[in-house]
Amino acid sequence: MSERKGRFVSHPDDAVAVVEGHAGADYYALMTEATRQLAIERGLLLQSDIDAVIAALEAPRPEWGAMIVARAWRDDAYRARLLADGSAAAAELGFRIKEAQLVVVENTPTLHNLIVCTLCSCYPRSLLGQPPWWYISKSYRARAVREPRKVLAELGLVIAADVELRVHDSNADMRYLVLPMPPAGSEALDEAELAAFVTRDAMVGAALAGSDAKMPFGRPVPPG
Ligand SMILES: [Co+2]
Repeated sequence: MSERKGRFVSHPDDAVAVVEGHAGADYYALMTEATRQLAIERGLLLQSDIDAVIAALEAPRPEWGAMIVARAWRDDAYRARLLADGSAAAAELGFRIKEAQLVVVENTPTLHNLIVCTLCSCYPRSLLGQPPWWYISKSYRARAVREPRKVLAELGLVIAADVELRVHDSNADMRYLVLPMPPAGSEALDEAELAAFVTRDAMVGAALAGSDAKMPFGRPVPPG
């Protein structure tokens, strides 16, 4: 059993809100392993079934989302379809969004979108893979809605006061993808070249295209 304060973007006033509770995690890890061993022992499933599921979970990666964004930057008709129905537009490029409806929100010179899941860690995993560690921290989940400009500034992204900042709270029915603005001077680039600018963090709204969120602290050391 261990409990410690989350270090990521912690704030003096947030002492309670940012506690990262891992109490009981050891118990669930043990139960998971026991259940796995029993299920295999009793012939209910094969280890290869488990391996296949893990492989499917680990296949999606930010580069898939980057292909969608780059297409939208180069093809206005595709961009319109993507904003109208994210899941259908993703399917056009061969990506099946399995967990929920994919909603795509577009950054403009006057609007910046930021994604969070305040309840847990909802994220378009079947497209982008696993979320960044800070995305699932209690600190980010609590503060992204309360003081998004401050959180973004701590991540190295200052949003001008005259730019509207819209925070989207993910849930079981909706997963979000931010369509960032293309980097300046990229007009002559082709889709593959453009995709290289589309980072994971830019598709969450935590960074601009071409950059990653700047972590003020290192990754927290797991309890153990
Ligand atoms: Co969630």
